[in-house]
Amino acid sequence: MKTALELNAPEMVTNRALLHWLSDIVELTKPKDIYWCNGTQTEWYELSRMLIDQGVMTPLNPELRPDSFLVRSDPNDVARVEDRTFICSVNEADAGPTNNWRDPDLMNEELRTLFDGSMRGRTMYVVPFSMGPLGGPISQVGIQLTDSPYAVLNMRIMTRMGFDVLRLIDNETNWVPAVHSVGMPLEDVFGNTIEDVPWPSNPTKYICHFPETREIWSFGSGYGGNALLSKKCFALRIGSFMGKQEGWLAEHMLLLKLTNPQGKAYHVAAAFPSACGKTNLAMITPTIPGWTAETIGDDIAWLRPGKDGRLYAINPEAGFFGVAPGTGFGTNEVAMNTMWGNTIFTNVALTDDGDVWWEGMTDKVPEHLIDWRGEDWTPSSGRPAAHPNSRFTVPVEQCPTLSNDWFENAGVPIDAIIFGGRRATNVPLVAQAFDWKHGVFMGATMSSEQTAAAEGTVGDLRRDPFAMLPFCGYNMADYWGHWLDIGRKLGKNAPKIFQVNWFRKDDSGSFLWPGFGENSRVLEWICRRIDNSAKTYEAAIGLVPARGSLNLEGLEMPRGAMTKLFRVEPERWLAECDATAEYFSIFGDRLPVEMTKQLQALRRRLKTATL
Ligand code: GTP
Ligand code: SPV
Ligand code: MN
Repeated sequence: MKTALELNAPEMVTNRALLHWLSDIVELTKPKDIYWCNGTQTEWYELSRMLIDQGVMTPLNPELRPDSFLVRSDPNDVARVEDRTFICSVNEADAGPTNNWRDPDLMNEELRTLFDGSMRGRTMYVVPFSMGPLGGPISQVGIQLTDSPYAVLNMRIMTRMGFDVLRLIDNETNWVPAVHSVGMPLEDVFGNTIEDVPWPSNPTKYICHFPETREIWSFGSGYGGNALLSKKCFALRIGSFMGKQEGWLAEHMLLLKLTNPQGKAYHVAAAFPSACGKTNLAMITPTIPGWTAETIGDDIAWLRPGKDGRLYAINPEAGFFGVAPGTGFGTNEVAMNTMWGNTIFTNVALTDDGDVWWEGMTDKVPEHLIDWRGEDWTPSSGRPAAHPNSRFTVPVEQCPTLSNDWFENAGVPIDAIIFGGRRATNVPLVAQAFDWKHGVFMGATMSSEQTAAAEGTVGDLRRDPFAMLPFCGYNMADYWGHWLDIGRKLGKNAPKIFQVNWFRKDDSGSFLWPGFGENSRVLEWICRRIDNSAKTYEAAIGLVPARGSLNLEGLEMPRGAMTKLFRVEPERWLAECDATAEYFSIFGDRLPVEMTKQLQALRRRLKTATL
């Protein structure tokens, strides 16, 4: 074992398991040196200067976008790789049919072969980070080892990172170890130099999770959720498993505070699949007068029953890793104002004056750009200038609508939980679940059209229960069971549950609902439902707004659009039920009986509706 001195460890590191682990990984990956990230601004400048000098990052025009950078990834490393994401639980059934399972011992062997010498010639960065406020009751800490300084800069934005986290770790502290290598050493086994490239990666990718030992290993990719291991790997996959063991929830949810004209505040959490509108809803500018919206989180929420019996939530992250395309002054002005500077842009286009651009940012399309691949681009090029999954990384604290509640150690009490997806058909604009169990059924039966956030065919309709399909670290049916348990525990204090769909289309393929700021009308109705003051109509699939109950004042909608937005066609829904039954069958006897009951009840209501 290497000594603390050989590992270059700062004096506050006393956790023996940490030094042991680091020593092991150093011996395995054989980096040229080890650098411990202290999280300071000086360090940020040094690392960014280095990446600029190496030609990895392009500094943007400081007058237009101070301290901001553009990075272009390898065109083969642009999104999460779900088919290379593994849950390595001891028993296959504990990963469940929706996850790729691998035997932990075999995977360990495979990983040790892959990581052997994988950091040769590179610096290993030790990145201590906290998810949630340092030392907070819902917070957790982790340490990522990585050979990607780009990942370090992103982690500095996305988490509370640095030596303050190391000071929290004594021999009693639980912390999550995460190892990341882009899988491109700069030296071969004989010591010959291999030339570096701006975006090192490896065609072979592995994103591995060992829930029982709470370990993460990621190989071959430098992009987003593949490389920023705090995010999907820790905060969702490992987090969800920890939550199951310890009685809390780790969810793919935004957190939003709404205040009505009378000054009453509501907190809502909403789960939408990747690239289905979480960041946009988290930063909504309400169009209805008198309402304000404040941002708490845009991607991940950790929720825990509190002492008073209510459900409390924090955003464990410190940054936004948002989808660039479609984000503009017309759709999400708050996001545009958040990224005024100190922002890393990945795979967007570069303008001639040294700023960034992407599809949907402005109505006026620039005459000339350098596209995300680094090639000249004009409007007649016939291809997008920015990659559909291009992203901005920006500190949460720059968000002009950031709520003070983001700083709240113990989180905020949740009044409503919303599930949503991208559905061109069938799913109405909004519906309330009859009760918690029905809400869990709504979450469990979500489907959504696939987006560019993961490798795969965009537009394919797929099941995405609770927007957690790619992120649940254990058997999905057990996860539904866990949600049912939490509901039982919360009892009458449980938040109300809703389903929304901003993406229903008419026959010509246009969105029926204007979306974005106008979604505040739906949020207002939800808040009035929390107060039991909005009238409902009982549809087979849930409680929908009674005529006149949704505030449409000042909104011009084409004739018949509202009817189409709320149409529930029993035949089509009965067909969905058949598909759901088939889907449920893959979970065998792990499926909670309650889910079968809910499906039967829905079928009964639909059949009554057809009579
Ligand atoms: P991840 O970061 O991948 O988890 O995505 P997200 O859920 O935060 O999605 P985001 O808010 O970034 O939105 C993704 C895309 O959906 C963007 O192109 C948005 O412009 C678009 N979008 C968001 N809200 C709406 C809406 O209300 N209506 C329509 N039509 N599009 C929307
Ligand atoms: C998502 O895909 O849901 C994201 C982006 O938020 S990533 O961090 O790449 O997972
Ligand atoms: Mn996400």
